[in-house]
Amino acid sequence: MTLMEDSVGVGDLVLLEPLEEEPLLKNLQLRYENKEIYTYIGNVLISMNPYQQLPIYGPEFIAKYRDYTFYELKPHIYALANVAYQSLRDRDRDQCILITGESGAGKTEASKLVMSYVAAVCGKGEQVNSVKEQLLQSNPVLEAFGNAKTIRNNNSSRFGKYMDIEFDFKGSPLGGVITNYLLEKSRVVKQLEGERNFHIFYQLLAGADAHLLEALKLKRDTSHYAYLNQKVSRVDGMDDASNFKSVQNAMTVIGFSEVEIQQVLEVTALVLKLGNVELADESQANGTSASGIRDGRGVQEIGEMIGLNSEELEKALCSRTMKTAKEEVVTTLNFTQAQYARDALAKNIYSRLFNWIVNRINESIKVGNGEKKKVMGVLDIYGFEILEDNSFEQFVINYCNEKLQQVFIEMTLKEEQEEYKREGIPWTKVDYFDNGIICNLIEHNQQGILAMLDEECLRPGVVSDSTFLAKLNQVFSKHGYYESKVTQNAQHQYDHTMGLSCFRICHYAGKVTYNVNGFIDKNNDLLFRDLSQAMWKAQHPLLQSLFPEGVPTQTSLKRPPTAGAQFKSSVAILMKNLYSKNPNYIRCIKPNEHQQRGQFSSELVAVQTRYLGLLENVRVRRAGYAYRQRYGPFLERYRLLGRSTWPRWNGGDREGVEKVLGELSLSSEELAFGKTKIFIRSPKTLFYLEEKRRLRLQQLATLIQKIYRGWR
Ligand code: AOV
Ligand code: MG
Repeated sequence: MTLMEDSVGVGDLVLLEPLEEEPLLKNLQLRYENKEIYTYIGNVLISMNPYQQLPIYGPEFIAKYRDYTFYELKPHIYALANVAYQSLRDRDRDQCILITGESGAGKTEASKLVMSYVAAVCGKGEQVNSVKEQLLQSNPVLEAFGNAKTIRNNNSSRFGKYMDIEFDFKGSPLGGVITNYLLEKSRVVKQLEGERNFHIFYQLLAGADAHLLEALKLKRDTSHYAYLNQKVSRVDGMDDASNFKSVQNAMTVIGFSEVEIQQVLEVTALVLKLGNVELADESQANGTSASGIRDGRGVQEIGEMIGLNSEELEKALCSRTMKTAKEEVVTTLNFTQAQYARDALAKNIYSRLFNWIVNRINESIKVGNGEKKKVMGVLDIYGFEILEDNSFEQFVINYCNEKLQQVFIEMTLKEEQEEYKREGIPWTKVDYFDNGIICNLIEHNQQGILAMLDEECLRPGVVSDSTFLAKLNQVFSKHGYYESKVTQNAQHQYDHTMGLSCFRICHYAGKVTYNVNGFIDKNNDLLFRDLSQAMWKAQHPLLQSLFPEGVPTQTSLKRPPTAGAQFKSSVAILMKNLYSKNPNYIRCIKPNEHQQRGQFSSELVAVQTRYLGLLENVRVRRAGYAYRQRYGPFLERYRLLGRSTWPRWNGGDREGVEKVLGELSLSSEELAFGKTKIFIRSPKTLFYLEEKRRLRLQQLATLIQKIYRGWR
């Protein structure tokens, strides 16, 4: 079976004629409708979400793909994983798999397919198998705590994940390291209509046996919990109860002790219970505002579970201690502030728990420093998001996607350029949109949105989201990729839909309007000291360890870096890491907005192919030469077309290729002989070769039949 013979449409867009948007879309559609969800652009893999289980995965397919080279079989994610793994193992090049695409496009599924392929082909033995199991089992745990149903995706990643899988010199896995990026913790206390909280809450309630439920003092019904969206408690096709068992099992495989698992679940339950702590407005008639707990039983129960005096918890929730040089002043929080404090505590507990889980997994899978390792990094982040109301979370998510697009632009072009250089072949440049300017708008050290947000957060005096916005409007009034109600100038059409508290960024993937409400707060990410101290005082080892800053003796009041600054620096580290590796791209595309199988919305796909720059990608790939192949495999495929190379050829590969192509009298314009590869300029030439080969194979088959009949 070969790529050309069996694929519907063209399996590699480099072969597309004419190279325009419409035929490109038609080709993707034709393939999608024939359940061919994978298509190449050279070595880049396009993956369309099928929204159904296709019979193209599993051991049989893995076995097939590991034995063939990239272009010999139909395009497949296994082929990409195979190339990456083999080049890591045999050519000692660290690899990274970069998976991009918008929310629901199939990134997380793709990352799991890559991991399972690599796990299946990389080494054997008891020790190795146990490492593989641990690596694979990290997925269900992280998904339970870090994924949630959103409007766009029933299993949406609400955190970014980068996983380095480390191998020894033979290519057997040793272990790995997971890095996580900013969990969308606002979801813990509030979800949009039609969305859910993180899966684990529902899994726990549905899947815990009666004994565990009793021990955690939880009620099975989700309707008891204020933090769980009452309108959607179940997701079609998702079995929370059985997933809970898988998560428990996965944690055990990874190496969590029973006590640790229990403690993790206790902290999870604690978050649910905090949401049920009802606060009361206890403001006095004389105007002093105050708050209190409406019903003491909830706080009592929490106190018992985490080993904390309930009065202490109540005090921490409803008042705030201010330290001055001379004295401590305790002020009561008003109703709104107390609610804010409770929610802030819940969000903090949950996101710290999530970080703790990632660290705990890393402890189990980490590899000793002494060993020399080869590394394959797999990046699966939250996809680009445009919601009706976009906040700090979307801003950060989209910034991360913007950076990845930048990696794609630089690395595909750079790689292409370098290949020509390496092979000694001249080439022409292709125009493309460089989103560096948008990255800069966000991340510039002084004049970037994140820096200005930090400045506003640290500035003494009255700061608010609106002073922040005013500053942005002033600084970026002329910026081509920034818009707001006040900066709208001749370039930007006046837009009545944008609120006064909004700014808009023209991202590479589309315009997104952000509402600044909450930016300062979310960036500050401060927790009242009373709360962290209370958590630290709790006689619960895990909870206590999550709040190290609560130690009362700790005097340093040094401000931790803001959420934005932390994110920016972790993205910078990630970029550096990615640039040091050989990239393999998976560009995921979402075929429709309804999570439906078989539906192909041309408009939706068109938007994605445009911003993913697929046409440019193909153009770059074809600018010089559409097709290139190492001399050896090329000769193997086409030598049956040459008189002197068939049936036997004893010379070198390059000479053989020169002979075959020479005998076919192809124009020299069409060909370039690099140091290790043959380059072919237009796809037509490749079609021609393929057609010739097909006819020749037919001819040979007839010949063989004749001989065979003659024998009988
Ligand atoms: P995402 O990771 O790109 O979104 P997922 O990988 O979670 O998207 O895919 C969404 C859903 O599409 C999955 O839960 C599957 O039901 C289905 N799906 C995706 N790929 C495949 C496949 N190859 N085969 C079968 N079904 C698939 V987000 O994390 O929201 O950015 O934030
Ligand atoms: Mg995902």
